[in-house]
Amino acid sequence: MERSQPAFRILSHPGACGPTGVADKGGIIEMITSIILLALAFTSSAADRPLFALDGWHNNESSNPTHYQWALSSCDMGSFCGLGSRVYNIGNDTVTVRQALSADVLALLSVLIIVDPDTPSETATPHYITVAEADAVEAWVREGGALLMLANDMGNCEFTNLNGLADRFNIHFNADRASTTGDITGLPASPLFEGCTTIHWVNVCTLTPGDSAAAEFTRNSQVLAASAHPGVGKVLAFGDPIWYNEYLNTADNNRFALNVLSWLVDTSTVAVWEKKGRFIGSTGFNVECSPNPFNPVTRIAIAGSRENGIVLIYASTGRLVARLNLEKGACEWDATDQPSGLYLIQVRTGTWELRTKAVLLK
Ligand SMILES: [Ca+2]
Ligand SMILES: [Ca+2]
Repeated sequence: MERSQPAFRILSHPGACGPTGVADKGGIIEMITSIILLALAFTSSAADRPLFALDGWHNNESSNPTHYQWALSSCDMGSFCGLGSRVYNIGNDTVTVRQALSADVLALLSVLIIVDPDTPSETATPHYITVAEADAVEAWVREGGALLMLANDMGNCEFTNLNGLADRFNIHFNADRASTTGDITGLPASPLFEGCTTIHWVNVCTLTPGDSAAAEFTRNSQVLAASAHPGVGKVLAFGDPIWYNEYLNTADNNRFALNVLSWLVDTSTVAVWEKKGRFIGSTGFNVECSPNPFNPVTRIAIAGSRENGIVLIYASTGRLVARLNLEKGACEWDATDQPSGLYLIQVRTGTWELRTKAVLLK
C-alpha cells in the first residue's frame, strides 16, 4: 500500500505505487509532506533510510509521463524503475519532488537527481530551473547534499536554465552531441567505473568542467562526465540519463549505476545506520547527544572524529529549527527557545552523514 501524497512521492518499497501529482492548495500538501517525512524519519522501518529524490518538477513530460521517473508501478523502458529498485536495495527510500526546489524541501533530502529538464516539445508548460532554486540547491550542496545532474543531447534537454544551476559548480553542459556513442571500452580506473569493461550510452552531450571541477571521463578530447566538491557536498554530471530501463542491463551499465549510487550516498556509511538512533559503523563512529534527554543544552559529538561539518536539527513538525557548525567533531545545542519534544539531529561532514535523536524535557 502506498504512503504517498502529491508533492512528494515516498515509496516504502520497490513495488509501491502512487498517484500522479496535483496542485498544492493553500500549503496543505506542504504540511502533509512534513508530517509524512517526519513519520518516515521516526518510524523504525524508515528512520535510518536516507531520502533519495528524483526531480519530477523540471522533468514532467506530458507527452511521456514515465520518462526518467521512478514509475515503480508502471515500469517501462523509458523509466527509472530499475534504478529506483537499486536505490532502495542499497538502503534508501525513493521520493519524487513535484514542487519547486527550496531550502525546506532540500533539507529533507540526502541525494537529488535532476534529469533531462523539459523543453516545450516535451511538455506544454515546462518548469524551468529558476535563480531562486539554483540558490537553494547550491546552498544545500555546499552543506553536504549530493547532486546528480543528467542532461541529454541537443534538442532533448533544456540547457539554458540547467546551466544556470550547473555553472554554480563550475560544470557546463554543452548543447551538442558527443562523437562517442554506443559501446564504450577503455574506461578510466576510477571508483565510478570499477568492475566495468564496457558501458553503453547513446546520444549524449559533452561537458566543460571549469577550474574547481574535474573531468571524470574524457574521450576524443570530449569530456563526458564531470564532478565537483563544493563545501562538504558533491556533484556528479553526465550528458545523458543513461540508466533508464532500456539500457540499465546493457553491457556493464548496471554495475556502472551501482558505482554511481555508491559514490552519491557513500553506502559504506549509510548501510550501517542503526535503528535506535545510534550510529554503529564498522569504523566505530558514533554520533551521540549528551546528556539525552536534556534541558536546555546538549553536546552533539562524533566519537573518534575531529572533522568539521554542519548539524541540522529538525523538530517534530518536520521543520528545520537549528543549523550549527560542527567543529572538531562536536558542538553544543542550546534549545532554550524550543519546546519539549523529540528532535532529529543530522550531522554532515565531508566523510559522514549521521543521524541521531534527542529528547528535550523542560
Ligand atoms: Ca524531460
Ligand atoms: Ca540520450
